[in-house]
Amino acid sequence: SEARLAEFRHQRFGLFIHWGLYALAARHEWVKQREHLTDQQYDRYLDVFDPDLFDPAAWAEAAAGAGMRYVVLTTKHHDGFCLWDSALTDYDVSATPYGRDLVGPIVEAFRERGLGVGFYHSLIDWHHPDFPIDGLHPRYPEDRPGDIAKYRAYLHGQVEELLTRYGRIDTMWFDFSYSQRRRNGLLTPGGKGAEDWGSQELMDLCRRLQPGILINNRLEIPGDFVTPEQFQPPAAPGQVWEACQTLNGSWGYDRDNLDDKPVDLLVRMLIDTVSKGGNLLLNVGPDGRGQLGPRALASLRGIGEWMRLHGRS
Ligand code: FUL
Repeated sequence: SEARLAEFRHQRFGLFIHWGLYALAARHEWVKQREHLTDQQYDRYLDVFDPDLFDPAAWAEAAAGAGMRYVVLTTKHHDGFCLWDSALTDYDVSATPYGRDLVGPIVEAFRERGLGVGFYHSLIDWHHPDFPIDGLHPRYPEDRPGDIAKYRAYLHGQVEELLTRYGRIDTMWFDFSYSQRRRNGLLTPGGKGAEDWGSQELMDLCRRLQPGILINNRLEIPGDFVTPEQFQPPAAPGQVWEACQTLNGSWGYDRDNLDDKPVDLLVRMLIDTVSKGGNLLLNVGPDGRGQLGPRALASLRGIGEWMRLHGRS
């Protein structure tokens, strides 16, 4: 809706959170695909996922302190693991030693700080038996053909759960788009499109359940805003856009990656974004115990200091 769009553009700066089983591998959220891990090899993380230091209020405080006004949380990433207790799969928090919903407490903690809440939800699913394989998403040790109609029903059913259990959700951030990856010059063999995802029905469903919700542009049909990834786009008057950026090149927790962007670069990226009328969604990857690392916290604090001196609401 127009009102929600205006709100989004006023919000300007948000926190992206990539969190899931891959935090335990601690070396990038694509680890399963990159290292050709079998379900059996990857699912040992399921058996030990028990974030004993999980404190979403601390995440929300760090975000608010940096001047952020909304959060976008990975409810499910490409590995297929769900951060909530879904009735449609056992491949979720209920199968872990932690054993309980993570989405609700995160949503509540950010709302309590006055931040808006959006969900990132992966269209890709490396775990679901009906997700059809393609060149970018083979399975190890063996491929299965899959059944896209069954997977589509699962995808829509899970989105319905997410948009009916947690109150008002401001944004659905679907991921990813084969054509966007191709446009960005990334090697992307095969691919799925709007018919596979049932994109129009999915969008209609989101809008029916959450009037006013914004939906990004990764469903292969036009969305409410575009999503340049890891680059600052040129000014595009009239276009609603949100650049998503990492702190260090990885979205998921990447323990040995010390490639953090310095605070002055992050601040310049924020200024660049705002001066061109866009939004910046800056990512953190909490670790397997549920903490934001010291480097991520220092980056957010550094931005917060600049905001305190130069920010205006
Ligand atoms: C991409 C994904 O493949 C990355 O893992 C990450 O989630 C990024 C925001 O979108 O398309």
